[in-house]
Amino acid sequence: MIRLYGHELSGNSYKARLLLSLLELDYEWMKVDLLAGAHKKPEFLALNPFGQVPVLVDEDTAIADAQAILVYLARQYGGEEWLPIAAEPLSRVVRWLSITAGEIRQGPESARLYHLFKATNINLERAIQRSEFILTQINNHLADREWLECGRSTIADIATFPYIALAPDGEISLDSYPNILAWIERIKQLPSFTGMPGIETAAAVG
Ligand SMILES: N[C@@H](CCC(=O)N[C@@H](CS)C(=O)NCC(=O)O)C(=O)O
Repeated sequence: MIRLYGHELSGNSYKARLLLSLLELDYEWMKVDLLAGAHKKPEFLALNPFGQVPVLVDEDTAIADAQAILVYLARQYGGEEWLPIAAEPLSRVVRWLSITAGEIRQGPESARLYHLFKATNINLERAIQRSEFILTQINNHLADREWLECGRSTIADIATFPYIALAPDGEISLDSYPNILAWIERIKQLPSFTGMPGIETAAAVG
């Protein structure tokens, strides 16, 4: 039995929900009421002392952190499809997991925290500047490829997708990044794709 502890507006929780859905795995959704401070209560801190969602519990194994959960699910249930084994492609995928915790966290994720959740500890000017930097980089990277790495969808796409697609929540427009807009639509067309508030499921094609 898999349980996912998260919140419906959390892009990090959504990363795990999205891969669970793409892998067509059954799981129980355990809502953690962040607004009521449930993530700082002893029961939750026993699962993740950092007091953050998401946390995935698979039988006796508890894993905190969205990127760690993606690695776990991809390797445990997805064979090589979502996470390659060979050293070079693996390192290319891991680079994007790292970018989510760096440039994307400091950029569009922070701008969203500022505008949607009224976070007071965000330097908005810096978040906008970091967003422009990483969006330009990803747009250029996608100029001659459909997916971030390996010529197919991997957890590099799943980890980076949510806070890029949610950039408009942080008043960061994606209009001048056409390759990113096309990539977002491509991800939405993956079989068993699921959305979240701010990321609507694509209309069926054909
Ligand atoms: N590095 C963690 C960050 C998780 C994170 O920032 N979670 C947010 C929700 S998206 C949270 O729980 N915030 C509450 C807090 O930090 O107190 C991950 O990638 O999962």
